[in-house]
Amino acid sequence: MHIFRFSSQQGARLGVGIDGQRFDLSAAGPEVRDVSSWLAMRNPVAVVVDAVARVRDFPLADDVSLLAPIDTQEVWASGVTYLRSKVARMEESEEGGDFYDRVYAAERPELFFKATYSRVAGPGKPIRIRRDSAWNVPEPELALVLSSSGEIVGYTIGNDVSSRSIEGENPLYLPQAKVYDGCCALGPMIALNDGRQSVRGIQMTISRGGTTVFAGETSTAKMRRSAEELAAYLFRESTFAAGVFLLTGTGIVPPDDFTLHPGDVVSITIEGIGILQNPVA
Ligand code: DO4
Ligand code: MG
Repeated sequence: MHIFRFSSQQGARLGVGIDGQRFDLSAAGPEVRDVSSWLAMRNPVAVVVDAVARVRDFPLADDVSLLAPIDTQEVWASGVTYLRSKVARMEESEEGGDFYDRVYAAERPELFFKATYSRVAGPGKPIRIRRDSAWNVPEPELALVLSSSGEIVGYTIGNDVSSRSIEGENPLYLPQAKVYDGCCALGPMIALNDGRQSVRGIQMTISRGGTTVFAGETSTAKMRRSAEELAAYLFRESTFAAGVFLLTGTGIVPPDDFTLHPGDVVSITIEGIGILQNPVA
C-alpha cells in the first residue's frame, strides 16, 4: 500500500494506492486528513489499514497531481552510511577527511539537519544547486517516514542535493553545503511499512538534453547501519510531535568530474516505492 499527498479543490489531501487503484484517504476521517495528524497517531500503519475499508467509496483519478509527502515535518539526514560515500568524501576533503573514516566505524552515526518542509521539492518540481558552488551532486537516498513515537511507518525516496566543493573545503561548512532553498526532494509516495521488504535496490540516472550523462545503482543491503539504529539515534533527546523524515545516506556518487547543470533531470528509482524525478533549476 502507498500513501500519497495530492492537491484538490479543498487543498492538499492524503490518498492511498491499493493494487493500482487510488482512493481519497482523507475522506476516512480527521486522523488521516494530513501527514502531521497521521504521523501523530500512536500506530499510523494500523490507522491506514483500518481506514482502507472506508475509502472504497472515494476513488481518485489516476492523474491526480502529486505533492511532496510532507507538510510540517523536519527532514534529517544520515551521512557516511555506505563505503562509497566514505571513500568519495575522504577524496574530496582538503584536509584528508580521516573523520569520515572514524564516523563510518563509530557507534554513533552522523545525523544532520537537512531541510524544513518549505525547502523540499515534490515529484516533478525543480531542485536547486547553489550558485556559489562549482561542484554539485544529487544524493539518492532511502528516506524513512517516522511517526511521533519513532516507529518506521513507511519509506519514500529522498534526494540530498549537496555541494561537494563547499563540504570539501571545510567540514564546518557542511550546513551550507546541505541546507539551502530547493536542497531536497521527496516522493513520489510513501510505501507503507508492512514489515516485509528489508532490502531495496536504488538506481539513479541523470539526463542532459535527452542524453543520459550518469547512471548508477546500489542496494540498501550495502548500508553499514540499520534503519532502526538511525531512527533510534535521531529520537535520542529530540521529540517530533508531527513525525519526521530521515534520509539514510547515499551509496551512489558520480565521478569527481561530474557536476549538475541547470536543466539536468535527476531520476531516482527505489524498488517498491517508485520513481522520483526532478529537473534542476
Ligand atoms: O558527511 C557528510 C554528508 C554525508 C552524506 O550526506 C551521505 O553520506 O549521504
Ligand atoms: Mg547524503
